[in-house]
Amino acid sequence: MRFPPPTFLLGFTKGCISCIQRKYSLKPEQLLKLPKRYLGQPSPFTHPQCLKPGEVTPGLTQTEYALRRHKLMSLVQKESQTLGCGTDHAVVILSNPTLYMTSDIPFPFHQHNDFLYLCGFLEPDSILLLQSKPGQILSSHTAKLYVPRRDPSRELWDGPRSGTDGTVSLTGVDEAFSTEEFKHVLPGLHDEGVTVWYDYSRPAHSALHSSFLQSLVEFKSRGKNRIRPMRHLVQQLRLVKSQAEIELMKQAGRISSQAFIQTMRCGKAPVKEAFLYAKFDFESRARGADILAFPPVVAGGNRATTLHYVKNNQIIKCGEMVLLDGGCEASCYVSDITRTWPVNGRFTASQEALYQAVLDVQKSCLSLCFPGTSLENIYSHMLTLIARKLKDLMIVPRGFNDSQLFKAARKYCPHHVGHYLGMDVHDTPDVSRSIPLQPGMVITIEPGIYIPENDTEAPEQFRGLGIRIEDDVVITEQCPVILSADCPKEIYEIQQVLEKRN
Ligand SMILES: [Mn+2]
Repeated sequence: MRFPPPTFLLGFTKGCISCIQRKYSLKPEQLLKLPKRYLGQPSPFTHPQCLKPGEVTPGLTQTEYALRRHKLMSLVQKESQTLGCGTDHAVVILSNPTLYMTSDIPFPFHQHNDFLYLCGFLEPDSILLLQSKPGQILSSHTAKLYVPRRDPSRELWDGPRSGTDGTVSLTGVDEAFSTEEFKHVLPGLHDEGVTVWYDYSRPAHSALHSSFLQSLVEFKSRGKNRIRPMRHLVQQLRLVKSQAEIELMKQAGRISSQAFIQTMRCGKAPVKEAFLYAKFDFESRARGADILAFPPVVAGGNRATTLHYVKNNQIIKCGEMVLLDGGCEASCYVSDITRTWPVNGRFTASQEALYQAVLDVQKSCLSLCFPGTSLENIYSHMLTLIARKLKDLMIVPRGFNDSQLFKAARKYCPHHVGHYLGMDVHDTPDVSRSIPLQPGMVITIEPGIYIPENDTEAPEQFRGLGIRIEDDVVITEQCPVILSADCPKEIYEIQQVLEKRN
């Protein structure tokens, strides 16, 4: 049976023969009936408050996931033509395993994001297999999931599993089997004519790798048609967000921004860093976040000059500033925001001068966030501006030449201007920062100036100050969209928020 492409996909079908001629895998009007029971993850039946019919994870439909797989197979075809490795392809992607904190106490499970991106399945110990259909048009393929089998004795402890029937109806893949059954496809994958795409250098699941894939990797390495890595292809797709993804990122940005406001309001000096950490975590999760996206930096005073300070175990004194770099994960997408504010609500003259300098640099960098430029270009711009500010504030001698200024800018801001953002905080890390930005990419812009208290070269009034301001930005054809716009950063806004505190 043939399904016409849904009208909302027409944008994608333009110029792509395989999209127009697709015969299966995109079945929006053919939703299978969900089992009327709990699955291994929320379903539209058990969690109608989070998921609409047809959605696999909140905001993302079976069609969107199928389209991602389809695009991946198109990239596989394209790369295989360059490499000259035939038309028969199998893509293997492993889920994460459950990690244990101690003995048999598990950490909250987090899915591997490449696996999650391609199927939305949230159980551990699973495998996604995409196989091209030989002799068919370009990227025709089947999608199969190998998932933990239903097991009452394990489900008593860990909760319900989706099972094969629940997996197919929830995710919309073509077929599902139990994980053990993956062994039956292995002989076919050994075939010299089949190109296997699998990230063997850093397997996500070492037990699944050694039971099923290690021998395949070794076998293939002896033949002509070696196993091909595919992480870079998935990252290429993840780099540019769809409208549905951008909506989810807006939500993560909104939640984190509100959590920042509440955290700024709650602390009267002296206040424990741990207290602000707990408040930020609470306000994020109370507003719908699933988890914090990374251990936040909550650094009072001089500790803000330690870039990855995550101990968060000191007391912030009256008159000090606090730097909070935090963000939540909501419905699989994250935010990453930094704000620095005087914990008592009043900037001293030197705090204000340095803060305003960083803010000016940050806003100038934001004004460059248009298609065509690159993170690398914005970074150079940031260094030039920081150098100028260091000179203006007389943090470096007036007589410094350009190369001395450049060195000083690197010393006082040792990190990059930003990174890509998405399902991971440092999203698509293998993608170069030199490539031109294009609509749908999401980046952070986060200049900072850090002057350690023991830096005797800097004027005394600035020593012990570390300031960073970080926003999340969607690149569009028009104006960049600031996902963290609700989070105050102007001096008067911060003062207003802190005046209204409990
Ligand atoms: Mn960041």
